[in-house]
Amino acid sequence: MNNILLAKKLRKYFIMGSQNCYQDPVKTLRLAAESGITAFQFREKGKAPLTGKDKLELGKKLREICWEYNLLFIVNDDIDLVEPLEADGIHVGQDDLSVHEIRRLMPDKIIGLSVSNTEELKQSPIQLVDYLGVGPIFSTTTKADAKKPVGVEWITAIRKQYPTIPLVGIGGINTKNARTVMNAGADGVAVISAITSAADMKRAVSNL
Ligand code: TZP
Ligand code: MG
Repeated sequence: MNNILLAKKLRKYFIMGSQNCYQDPVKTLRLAAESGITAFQFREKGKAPLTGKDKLELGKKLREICWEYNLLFIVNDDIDLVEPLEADGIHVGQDDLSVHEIRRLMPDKIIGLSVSNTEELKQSPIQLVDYLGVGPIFSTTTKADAKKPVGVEWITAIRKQYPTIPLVGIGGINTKNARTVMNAGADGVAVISAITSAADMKRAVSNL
């Protein structure tokens, strides 16, 4: 997928695992899909994440919804699930399996990488990844070990250095501040709680 198309597909990027949901994750994703998200990342993390067969089974159900609604389907971290779930790609952080290794194993999959500061940007093989997750932009309570908020200026700085790579902002993004993230140069916003906690999900996704 070329950069322009990928950037478009990442415009409203919903991230979620069973731990983030107040109702059945399958129902949550279906409603988010109906509401207009463009991409989905399956992320089982934090308190009591599903593992093994349970994780695989949930992943398959979520994948079906992504296929039905033509959403990009990305798996967080777990390289062993990418092929079984026929995911479009994988998203990793700085301390996960190396991008070099993933690219060697999966030459054609989409690889997303989180970058939280200048050091991380410097040490990352940007030429091997398809998009960057940039943040946390604002403070967030969703991820217990989130790094220091970097502000929207960080997006502008990366955009200047890498004019064409697809960029999504993440961390504390909601309907009120999404516009500032886009105006800073992001191609999309990646959110958990702005969607899972929304009283009116249709309205929330539409306003992101
Ligand atoms: N990575 C950096 S911040 C974050 C992740 C997964 C959590 C984002 O959750 P929210 O609820 O959108 O702030
Ligand atoms: Mg990770």
